[in-house]
Amino acid sequence: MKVAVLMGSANDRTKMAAALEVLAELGIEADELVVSAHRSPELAARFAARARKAGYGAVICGAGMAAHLAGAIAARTTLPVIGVPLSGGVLGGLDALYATVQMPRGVPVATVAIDGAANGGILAAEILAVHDPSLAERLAAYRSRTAGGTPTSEPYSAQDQS
Ligand code: RP5
Repeated sequence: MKVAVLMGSANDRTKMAAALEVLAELGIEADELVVSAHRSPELAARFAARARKAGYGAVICGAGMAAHLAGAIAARTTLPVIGVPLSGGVLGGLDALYATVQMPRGVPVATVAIDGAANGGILAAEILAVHDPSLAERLAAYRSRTAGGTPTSEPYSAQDQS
């Protein structure tokens, strides 16, 4: 299965590149598409309606400001949609965070941190890995490789925790 990485503007490319990099490192096929919920709503609707048949297992949507791309896509597919709120507007990404994460009941968007495109890619891989043991192994190896700075032993002894 492949992953779609959508972004609301070509100007979002730099911030969304990390998602594509992670997916490439994990050996997951990904397609990139610039599509906007308000500038190209018909394209967004067409993409979402066909996404499952097109072979996608998850859709990552990055957008800034009044970021309704993830919600607009999620409204038209039951594939898991991951939202990446992007900074850039005068509100520093809080606008996009609220718009992305505050989906009303019934149409969820799994939202990562502001500018958290890498986590978006990892989360998409984890979703695909549910039914792909080989990808699950690659993810575990990726996690080990990227765990730099994580303590290798418990910070407290068993006694301290009593
Ligand atoms: C959103 O508006 C885009 O996702 C972008 O982050 C923001 C500004 O778009 P541009 O004016 O830079 O194209 O739709």
